[in-house]
Order: sequence, then structure tokens, then C-alpha cells
Amino acid sequence: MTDSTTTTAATEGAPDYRDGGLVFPADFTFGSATASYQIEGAVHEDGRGPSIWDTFSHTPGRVFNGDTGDVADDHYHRLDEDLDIMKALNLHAYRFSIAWPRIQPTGRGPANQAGLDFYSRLIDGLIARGIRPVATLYHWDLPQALEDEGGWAARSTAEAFGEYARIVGEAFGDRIHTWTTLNEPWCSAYLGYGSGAHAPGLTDPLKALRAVHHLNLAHGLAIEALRGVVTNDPQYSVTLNLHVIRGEGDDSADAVRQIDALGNRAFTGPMLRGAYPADLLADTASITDWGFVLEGDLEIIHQPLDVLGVNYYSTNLVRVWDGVSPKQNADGHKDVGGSPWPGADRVEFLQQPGPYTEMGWNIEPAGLEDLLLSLRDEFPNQPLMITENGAAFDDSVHLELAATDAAAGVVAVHDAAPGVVAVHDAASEVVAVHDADRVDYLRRHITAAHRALEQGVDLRGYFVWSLMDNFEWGYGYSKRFGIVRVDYDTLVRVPKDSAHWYAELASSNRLPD
Ligand code: IFM
Repeated sequence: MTDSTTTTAATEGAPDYRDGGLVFPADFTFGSATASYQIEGAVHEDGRGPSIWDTFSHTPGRVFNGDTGDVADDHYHRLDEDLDIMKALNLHAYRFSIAWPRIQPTGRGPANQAGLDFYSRLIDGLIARGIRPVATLYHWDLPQALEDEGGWAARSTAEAFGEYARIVGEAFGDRIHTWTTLNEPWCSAYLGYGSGAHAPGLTDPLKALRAVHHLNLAHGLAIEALRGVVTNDPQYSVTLNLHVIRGEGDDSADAVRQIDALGNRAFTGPMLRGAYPADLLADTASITDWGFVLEGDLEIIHQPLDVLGVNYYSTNLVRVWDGVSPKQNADGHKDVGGSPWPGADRVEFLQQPGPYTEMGWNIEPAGLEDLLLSLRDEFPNQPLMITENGAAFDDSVHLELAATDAAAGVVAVHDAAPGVVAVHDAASEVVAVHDADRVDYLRRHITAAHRALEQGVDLRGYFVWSLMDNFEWGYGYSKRFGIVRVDYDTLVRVPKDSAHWYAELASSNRLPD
């Protein structure tokens, strides 16, 4: 996951990753992913309690444009329509998350039956359509009541999570294909409690590190609880946003190592090796002695995993800050003042060469190949799954009509972003989105995945982020990652070209030409 030299897939023969016709194994999974708060809406319905993201998004200044997940994609009320879209896209699997506050409105106590019923309908609807359910237990919507008791900085939240896992395991443990405990605990800990860019919006390095451990512990407790109650033979996993870290300059090795420790090994260490890395403990010694790691915790966290979920979007470039020039913080996350890198004050994140997605993230498919190869080398017996990859491009539609086509009744409308064209009918409703940029991004990254497979990586599948445009956390609805367009006024869904392209891939396991 680190690279302080210059030997990367990007520089070896410089492939452009724009292959067609590549064939994936017949049992390779192509799916798509979403998360509860990003798509469901219906935040006050059927007994759902408030989550930290309800509080955060309703706090002025926290989310772009004051956007909230109150309605989002209204998936809660459009479940059948969305399931039919998944079926039409030939998805093999669908990765969704369960909103803890729908199941336990305050994070403790008996299950809310209406919440269980919603996910039961979702799971049954998937199975009826031949789509495997991949359930994430936690994609960031912590019950607010638990945050009020200390949130992830408190051990009791991890213990409550184990009980929540037992409840959903008892309810759905006959039907879930793959259980994923956490999505990107890096973000929950460091953006939630370190930088303040995510809920609950705190900027406390000690709490961020306590959160790291309690999220790790929650992962282990959840798997233990699930194993005790499920009745089918599911796969167990966790999804990490592992960082591909390049170094700039001859003295960058230590900066790379430090970010690798905080960003990657703080999770893979305890989860896959049963220990926190010694250099992580040393780097953060001025913040904590890690006395919150109690005897027995590491055994609980160190669970065999059927697949390790990997989310990949772009790379990082770091160097040692000289302490004089203005410090660059181009780590790809919304800069709201605090640092998501406790103890790494001497490391700066450099802006990388483009091209970029609408998030400002550099497009580098070689980074995905490098990441998969390095995981193969570090954890040779660990099967992998790409649980998120995708791109935001500006295919929102606020455009002029092209008079020449109007007579034909279909009006091509060109967006500001090159490579994206939305097509309206005469009533100005979007009927197609030609998102060539996104197709190109997906093609290149899926080619990178194929290259990794050919080099012996035990890669089991790929999930595109995201099935549909949705609430992109601190950026609200301003960033569109979906392969299906959502009109936030009408909530009408329109599959983009990328969706049709992906459907063709999923139907044949062959990369379209
Ligand atoms: O939208 C998020 C998702 O919730 C977690 N992984 C990254 C995506 C894009 O930022």
C-alpha cells in the first residue's frame, strides 16, 4: 500500500488501462453499492431514531448547501422500483447498508419491527430477482443517543454494536450472502472525530484514536455475534478504504510509513494480524498510550475473514513538510480545519497531477492495481473484493437547448463538463445521460482489476459506487457518483450510459469493446 520509490504499475510500460474484451471468471461478482443515509430518506418514519448524520446535516455550515438526507433518493418508498432497476442492470449482488437507528432507534434495546421489515423486504426482493444480498452493518449512521454517551470514542458503543449485530443476524441470518461489519472505519474515526468533516464533527486527536480501536473492536464483536446466530453459511468481511501512498522526495519514506500506519495498518494490523503496529503506537505516543486496548481485545478483533473489502478511488502523494512553507493538505477530504491524521503534523499531502474527477481526486487506475498487488503480497491467503470504485462527474443538467435537434423532438443538451451530455425530450425531461467520462473511469479501473487477477490476486468481485446519485456526505447532492441519474426535484431515475455499459459487462463478465 506504500510506495516511496518510483516502481509502480503506472510507470512500467505505462498502459492506459483502456482495454476491451477482457474476460473475467464466470464466478466473478459484478455488483453495485449504496448506503442507507445516502439514499433512503424517510428519516422520521416507522420508528427510526435520529442518527449523527441527521444532527450533523441539520447543523448550519456542516454540509454544502444545507443539504440533508431527509428525502435523499426516497429509496425507502421506491424500493421496488430500485430493485427492478438493479435487475435490469443484471447485477449479481447488491451491497447496501442497514441503518442502525431503524433497528434500534436509540442504539440499545429491543428491535424496531418496522425497521427489520423494511430490510427484510429489501433482502427478499433481491433474492427474488436473483441478486445476492451483501449487507453492511455500519455505514456511518450511528444512533445519536450513542453519540451522546461518547460515540465511537467510548467502548460501550462497540459493545452495543455487538448486540445490534446479534439482532440483525437473528433476523436476516438465513438470507444474507455476505456480511460486512463496517464501511471505511478510517472515515468514521478520523473524519468524524479528527478533522470534523464528518459527523459528529469533532476535532480531537485522542478521541479519533480511541474511535479507531473501538471500531476495530466493534468489528470483532459483530462477527462473533453473527457467527453465533446465523443459520446459513455466509461470508464475513469488512470494507476498508486503504490508502495508496506515494512519496515525493528522497526523504519521504518516513512520511509514507506514518500515513500507512494511520491510514492502513491501524486497521489491517489488528484485524488481519492481531496486533497494532509498533510504529503506530510510537508515532501517536504523545497523544495516548493506547491504554484503552484491553486484554483480550486483539483476539476478538482478529477474526478470519472470507473476503476483505477494498474501496479505491485515487492515490495520495506525501512528503515531509519543511515547517516553513504553507502546508498542503490535498488528501482528498473536505478541509474543514482539523486534521484527520493524528500525530502526523510533519506530513503534507501534495496536489497530484490530473485528470481529476469532480471530487478533485486524481484518476489513477494503476493505483488500484498497485493496491491489489501489495495486498496479495502482504496477505497472500486473503481473498479480496473491490467493494467500491467509481467517480463523480458533473452530469447535473442545467443547460441550453440545441435548436438543431429540437425539430426531431429530442433535444441534445451539452453540459459544462466535457464527456457528459444529457439528452432531454421536448418536455425537457432527461431521457438519457451520455456520461462518457464515467464509462472511461470504470473501464480503466476494471481493466486494472483484471490485470491484478492475471497476476495472481485472489480478487472475487467488483462493486461500482454507486447504483444511483445520492447524498455525498459533506458535499450534499453536489457530487453525482451514480450510474443511474436521480432528479432531486422529481426523484425520477434515468440509467446513464455507464449503467447500460455496466449491465452489458455484468451480463457476460466480458469488458465491452
Ligand atoms: O459516498 C462515499 C461512500 O459513502 C463511502 N466511500 C466513498 C464514497 C465516495 O466519497
